[in-house]
Amino acid sequence: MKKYCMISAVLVSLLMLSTACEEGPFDPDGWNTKSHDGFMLKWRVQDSNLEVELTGPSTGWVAVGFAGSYLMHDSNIIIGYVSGSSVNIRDDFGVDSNTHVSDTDLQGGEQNVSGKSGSEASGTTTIFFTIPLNSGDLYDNALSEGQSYNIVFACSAAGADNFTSDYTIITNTSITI
Ligand SMILES: [Ca+2]
Ligand SMILES: [Ca+2]
Repeated sequence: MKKYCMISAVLVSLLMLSTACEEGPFDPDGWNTKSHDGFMLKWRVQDSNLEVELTGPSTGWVAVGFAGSYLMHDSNIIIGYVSGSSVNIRDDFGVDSNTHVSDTDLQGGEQNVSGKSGSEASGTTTIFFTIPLNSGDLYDNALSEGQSYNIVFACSAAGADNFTSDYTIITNTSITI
């Protein structure tokens, strides 16, 4: 009798396990996804780096900021635009809720984005990039795997292929790295 109980307990466990697998958003490549207000963010940790894909609803610039407070404030902002075949992506910082400045223009700051690429489609821009989880730069905000962080998404009007035009959409959400 005891043996049968154990066998059925194992079977029930296996059944629960397979159900959990079907329900989970399992991605064998480790990508996580967040959709929010017309933006789509994908990210995954690779060694000591974070690989990111951002799609925003504009053919001008699109931006994502990590671990700030309200809107852009204190956020490590990565901003990019695609103009013809050229992809331009910059490592910025939110000096207040509405203003982002290149890290290079801030004392001791430096550019820490690698693996830059991007594309434009009908009404949207997608940028790909890699940032260190901890660059050591004061203007990048160290990230830890498993922790939750405030995120800002922003984009310009269509066709604003520069880093300086005002945003037309700005919105906060959160993700777990
Ligand atoms: Ca930086
Ligand atoms: Ca930065």
